[in-house]
Amino acid sequence: MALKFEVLGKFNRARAARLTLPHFICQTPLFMPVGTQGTIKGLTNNQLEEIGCQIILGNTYHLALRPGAELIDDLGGLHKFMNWKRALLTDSGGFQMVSLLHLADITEQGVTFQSPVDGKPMLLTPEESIQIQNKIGADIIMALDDVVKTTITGPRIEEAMYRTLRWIDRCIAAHKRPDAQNLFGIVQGGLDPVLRDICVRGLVDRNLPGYAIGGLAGGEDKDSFWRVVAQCTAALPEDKPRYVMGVGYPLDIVVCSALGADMYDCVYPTRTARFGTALVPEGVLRLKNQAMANDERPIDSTCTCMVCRNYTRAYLHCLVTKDAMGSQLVSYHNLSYMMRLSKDLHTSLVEGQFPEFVRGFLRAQFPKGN
Ligand code: PRF
Ligand code: ZN
Repeated sequence: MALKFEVLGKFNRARAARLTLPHFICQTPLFMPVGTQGTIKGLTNNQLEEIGCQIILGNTYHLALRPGAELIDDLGGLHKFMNWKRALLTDSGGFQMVSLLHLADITEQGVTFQSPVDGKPMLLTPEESIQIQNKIGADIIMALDDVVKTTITGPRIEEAMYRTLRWIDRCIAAHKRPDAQNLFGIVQGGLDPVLRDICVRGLVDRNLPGYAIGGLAGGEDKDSFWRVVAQCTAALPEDKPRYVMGVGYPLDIVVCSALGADMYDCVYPTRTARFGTALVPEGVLRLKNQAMANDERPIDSTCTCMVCRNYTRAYLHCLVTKDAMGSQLVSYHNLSYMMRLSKDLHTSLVEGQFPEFVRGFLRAQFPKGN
């Protein structure tokens, strides 16, 4: 095991922890920006450090296609290649192929897909995913899982859950660097509590360094989503990190943290920035709205980020969707917002102020019973 997870503060099921990884000591709850091609769109590494980013996510699938795992390995691993000194996590690739390429097909062997480069059929097996992730060298690597949409029903959900359990053993056997990289298993099973339970138990039996809750944030209703998270966190070990994949919105992060989750990733803050939407304590601010055209205030008067210290809503209104700088500045603010939210969750738990923090957060998002 190449990590240490020390709980520093708790409130009911929520916890704040120190997560020591090979390249960085992180504080949880934490949010990981998604850097598909080995970069977070619109921000430099210095800016990411400046806003307090502790760990970023890369995708095995994208990196394996370009520049290729061999090249990254030859050039000393992804940390060195992209000059990122803090922690990295890579996702296994299957989910990206299935969600991006509708041509992907899953068999017992692995995920088959047509190469977007030359159209040739390709196969990503659990062994290959781990081999590639061993070459990339991230602090945390993810098992290849069989992901199905939570909105489908029937035997396919069960098949995917059992296949995910069979594949975890192939991933464990293929993992050649357990002293340097932490392999996380992923709980699947759709919205079915019986299937989720079988999957959690199966993975916990394998004594992995950490666990992810997968298959969510795919269009299911909030109630089902939170129910699955609550069930999984209750059954996962207290002394290992719990990562909810593909989440999410600030509200989801607060709720999932209250339910005992520790880690999150999502493209939302940067994607929504490119459409001119800024994250604020009240929810979102649409910078494209005409009302912003002569608004001299910063995006968020409570935010101390570089963008809020230097630019008005009027200026950003003028830039968004017209100039790349607009997306960059709003992405910078949105990721700063996510980093502040994570830090506030952590601090409130350590200082015994978690209920007050959550109450304040909810009051700002839902004023006067709205
Ligand atoms: N599995 C993997 N990556 C993911 C997910 C998953 O279930 C999700 C949730 N749908 C986001 N990213 N491997
Ligand atoms: Zn700001």
